[in-house]
Amino acid sequence: MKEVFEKLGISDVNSGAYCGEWLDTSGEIIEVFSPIDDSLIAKVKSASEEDYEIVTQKAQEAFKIWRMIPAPQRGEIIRQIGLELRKHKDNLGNLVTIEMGKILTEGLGEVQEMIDMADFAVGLSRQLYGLTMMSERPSHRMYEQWHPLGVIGIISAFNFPVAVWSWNAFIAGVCGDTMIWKPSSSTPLTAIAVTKIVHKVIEKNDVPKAIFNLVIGRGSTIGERLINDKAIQLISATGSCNMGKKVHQAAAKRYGGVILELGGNNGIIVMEDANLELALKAVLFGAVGTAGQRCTTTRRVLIHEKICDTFAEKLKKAYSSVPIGNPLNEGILMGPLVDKATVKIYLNALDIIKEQGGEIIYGGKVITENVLGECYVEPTIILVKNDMPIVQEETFAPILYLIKIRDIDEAIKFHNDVPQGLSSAIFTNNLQYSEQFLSHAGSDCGIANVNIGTSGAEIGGAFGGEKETGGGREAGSDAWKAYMRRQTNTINWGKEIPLAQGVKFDV
Ligand code: UN1
Repeated sequence: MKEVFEKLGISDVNSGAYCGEWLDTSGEIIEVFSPIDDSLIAKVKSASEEDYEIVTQKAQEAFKIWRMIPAPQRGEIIRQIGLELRKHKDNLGNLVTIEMGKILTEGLGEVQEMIDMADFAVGLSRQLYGLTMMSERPSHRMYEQWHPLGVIGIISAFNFPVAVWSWNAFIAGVCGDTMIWKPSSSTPLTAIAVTKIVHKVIEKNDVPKAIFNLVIGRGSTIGERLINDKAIQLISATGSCNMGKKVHQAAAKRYGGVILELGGNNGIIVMEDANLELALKAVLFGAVGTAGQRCTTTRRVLIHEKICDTFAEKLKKAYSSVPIGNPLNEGILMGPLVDKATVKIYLNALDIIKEQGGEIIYGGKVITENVLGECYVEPTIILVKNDMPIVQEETFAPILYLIKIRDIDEAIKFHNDVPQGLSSAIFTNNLQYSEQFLSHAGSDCGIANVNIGTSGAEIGGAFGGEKETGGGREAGSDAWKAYMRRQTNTINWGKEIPLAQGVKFDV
């Protein structure tokens, strides 16, 4: 661990604010613990309100220069960041695992996701296209162009402490925005390490220093300041539905933009004809991977009543062979939850489930033997009825609900019968089932898959969901448009000035 920290420039006590340089911050001290063994691994001196003001001012100044640098040159900076990330992939992946607890292959995968995002953004930097429209007036040209937006705020969650930042930062970067990142206060070290990597690139180039800025602090202090700040044109926030609602309300009060990527309650429908081996693998990774702490985690399996018992048996067997333990060790597939508070949330949810009549068929306990700390729990499978209120909620832990369905209509009805709308999937070889699931009357989620699970999306698609998931889209496709402002331009190169819609106004 020492070597990883040294290579990434993490000290015992770290500054929690960066704006081209690290500030001598004066906010409260945040202690960072590893969920692997509950040990204190470092401290961060968080950003005070004054530190925040300095960062914002620098970001605003930098924006004035950055926006005028041609987009492909901005892309070149992101290209260099992508190269630096490749060099640090191993150490950064390890740090993600140490700080957050996901298994090492997922920690490394997360850094790979950043690298992929960098490559995507570099290409995008030459493709920020606007349309040309046919004007109804003679000798007129009409088109639209995209301008940089300003300073944007990026609020990221503990579960993807670095990749989700890159979805936003690399796109916003090529779009000409400068930004302020507020990471989760559970995972500030990975944010500091990433910012140090970025700093190396910025230092080597003739660009403003305060493009990729950082403020670390509690949501209730720095977070509040950020979401209420008129200087911030757009807030992109990842986290719980409750947090998102606060961000949305604060931004609305000041006419600020938002991209919200909030909770999921993701379901997989398994029809009677499905390839059960495929479905099993997808459910296992979706429900147990990242210890159930992805926003795309599979939380509900809507299973055809004819195959429910067979599938439940297979699933129990698969769950019992999942190696749980130190996520840094090879072969381990499930590490700890992020902290002790989350263990309480897990236990509390199980009490409620039992009260409501759910039947735990696997797991349900905190693991105390052969583990290094107190954050390890058993992945849990529960038979529930769709009308139990707990089914409506996202519990950020490895708890999976099995719900019986009679046919495709009931499957889709139950599937859509939750407030969240992020990711969804169906397992079937029946064309009619899969097309119905993908139709206007099918899944109401932002992501809908066939014979692929709910989690582990590629960066090329736009990522996000509907309903209480917040409606935002990040990462690939044309998600970049949210990070720019659109301008419609009409140019008259003729000798008359005709009005549109045939209106006459001559004196
Ligand atoms: C999240 O949990 O906030 O699709 C993001 C996935 C990952 C991203 C998850 N690529 O599971």
